[in-house]
Amino acid sequence: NVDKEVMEQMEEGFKKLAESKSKSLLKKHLTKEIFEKLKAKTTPSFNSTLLHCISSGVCNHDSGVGLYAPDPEAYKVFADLFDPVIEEYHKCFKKTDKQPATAFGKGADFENLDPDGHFIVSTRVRCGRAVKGYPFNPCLTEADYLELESKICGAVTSLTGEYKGKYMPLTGMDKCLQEQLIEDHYLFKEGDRFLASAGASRFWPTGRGIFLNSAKNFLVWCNEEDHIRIISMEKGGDLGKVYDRMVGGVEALGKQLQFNRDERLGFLTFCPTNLGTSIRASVHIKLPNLMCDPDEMKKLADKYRLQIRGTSGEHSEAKGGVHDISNQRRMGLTEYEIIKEMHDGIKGLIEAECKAR
Ligand code: ADP
Ligand code: CIR
Repeated sequence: NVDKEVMEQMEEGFKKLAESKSKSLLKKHLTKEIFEKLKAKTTPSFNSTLLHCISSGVCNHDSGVGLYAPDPEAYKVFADLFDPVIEEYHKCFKKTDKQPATAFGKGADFENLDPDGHFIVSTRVRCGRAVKGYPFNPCLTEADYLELESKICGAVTSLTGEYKGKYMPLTGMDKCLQEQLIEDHYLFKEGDRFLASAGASRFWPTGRGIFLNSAKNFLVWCNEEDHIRIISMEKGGDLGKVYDRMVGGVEALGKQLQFNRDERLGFLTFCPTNLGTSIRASVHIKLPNLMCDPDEMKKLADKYRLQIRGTSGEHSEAKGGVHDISNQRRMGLTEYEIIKEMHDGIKGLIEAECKAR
């Protein structure tokens, strides 16, 4: 049952969003009809409401998407809203479509995207995982955060070989070290308003932390947006090598933790943009000629199904002409095919940059 106060907040938020100029996928797909159909529903295990799902987009009209799943069941209970958003974000993943089985393939198939080092500063590949048996951020208790952290910390600190490293909890972390790790692109930022209003910052910094291997090219984020983010990154454009390192880490962790994967949606994540493979493969890249015309650049990126972000990640500015360009969709293709889509797109952009000289 949805209580009166929540219902009033929901009605108010919906009205304001509907009247706004927001370009979010939430605004586009939360029609009056869908709102009325879903507003009294709750998820069976956690009692999550439609308000949990839409609060980020309702508070932040500048959201690109604006929708989050408070718990795994929300994708089914509120499917009338999630499905069209998923379909549009992931470029036509229809409600009758099914995420293919995991297939990582071999990174060695991909050549270095920038062997002479003219364009690419660094390459990063990440994926997200949810641990079976737990909801997402808005429904986690303080005890859940600590329990999850202890499980994840146990798994990462038992990694061996090139993955061997150290777990650093955010609680008690030296401020200078935290800022340096953020600036160096290792650690997630603090105070993201999109996440905060989605209910993802409760009990912060409890249960949050980062694992870093000794070579500083393999990382695991604990309890930020997702329970787990597994990341491989290094300078230069050797996508295959970076990808293979991430895959090795995911497989090693999968032997110790049970990941939550849905038959249709693939790996379950808090944000619907990360479902499916949950992979975002990005380069920090300089394309000065193409970037002279941002509208043309955006069109070209769309053609290759690539997304452009700023240098410090989503919702940030591009510093020194360096942009973060990655695959936009994460669903409907295997892991290998997602990497190939990004690889081919970046290759296309570099060719276009050379022609524009
Ligand atoms: P994600 O959704 O992958 O977590 P964000 O956009 O929040 O991504 O970025 C997380 C961090 O990763 C930021 O500090 C960002 O600058 C960094 N990052 C992303 N791609 C690269 C890259 N290719 N090289 C170096 N750092 C990167
Ligand atoms: C937004 O809607 O802008 C944030 N909630 C982030 C959405 C995820 N970003 C993306 O495009 N992959």
